[in-house]
Amino acid sequence: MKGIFIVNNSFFEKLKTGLAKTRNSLTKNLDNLVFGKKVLDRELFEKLEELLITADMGPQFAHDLINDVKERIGRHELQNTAQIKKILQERMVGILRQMEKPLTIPKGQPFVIMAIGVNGSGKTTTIGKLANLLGSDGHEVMLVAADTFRAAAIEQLEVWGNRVQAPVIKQKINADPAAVVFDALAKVKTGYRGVIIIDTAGRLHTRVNLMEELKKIRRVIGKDLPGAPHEILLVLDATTGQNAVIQAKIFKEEIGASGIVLTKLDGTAKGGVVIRIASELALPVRYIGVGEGLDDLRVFESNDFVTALLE
Ligand SMILES: Nc1nc2c(ncn2[C@@H]2O[C@H](COP(=O)(O)OP(=O)(O)O)[C@@H](O)[C@H]2O)c(=O)[nH]1
Ligand SMILES: [Mg+2]
Repeated sequence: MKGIFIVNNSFFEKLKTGLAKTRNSLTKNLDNLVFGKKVLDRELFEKLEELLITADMGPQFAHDLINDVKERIGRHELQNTAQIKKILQERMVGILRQMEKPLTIPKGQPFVIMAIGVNGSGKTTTIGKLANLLGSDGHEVMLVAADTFRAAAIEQLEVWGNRVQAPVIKQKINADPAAVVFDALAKVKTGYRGVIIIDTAGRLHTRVNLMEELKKIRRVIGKDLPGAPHEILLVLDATTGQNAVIQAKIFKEEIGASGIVLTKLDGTAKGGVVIRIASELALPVRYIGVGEGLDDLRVFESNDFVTALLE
């Protein structure tokens, strides 16, 4: 038992380190606000709203939270400003708990994951880290270089493949990505029963081209292996704040997505964007990225996340 606690603790510490920027900005502002001010008045509400919007939690969340605070004051449940932090925590957990639906991957049968998202959002890196995570969970993993738009993209995936000792299916630059995917699925026909993670392009000559290419890949997978892809992971860069939300909506509408990975939470003070994504997109957050290292991908857990942000 002791060992488990130690592991969990270091796991949590890493999450906290990763979320340090958001936590520092959020708690510092919040503490300034609630301890500097003793009166629950209009000015306090305005500042609180501003703070939540700055953290990219979105106008809806800010509005609902403030209404909640006002109602509690009306019911004489709130005596001092310090209690606001507790309410914030409860509401964050309330929203994020709904997004906590970890990906469950069965063993002994093929499971296809297609990663999508704009260029630079962290797809290839996430795939490498995910392969490591799944590998340590006893899954067999194969990577597929279906971003054939840039030679560097194929090489980058190969580097990760070497690091995590996963085979990489590839063709030459500018090859038809659907053909690369077809090659990977041929392995299923010859008995492969592990996880197949498909890397895709995030930029082509036009957005229409990109969406058409992704739809084609998706179609080819489904035709070849009915029921697949089992997961379409939308990879979003948290540092882009509300832009990530806009991108997510486009990808969700055009391609469909079954889960989100939010990357670069270590590099931003806008980690609150998870709240916004959760309330506006209704998609589970499967994993979060808190660094560029091999084990900097975490299964998203609402309680840990909120604790790491506020304490
Ligand atoms: N700090 C940090 N950097 C990340 C994270 N995920 C990806 N990156 C970096 O973001 C950059 C773009 O990532 P990449 O995987 O190439 O994005 P892609 O174009 O979507 O495949 C690279 O420099 C990655 O190392 C993360 O969680 N934290
Ligand atoms: Mg890439």
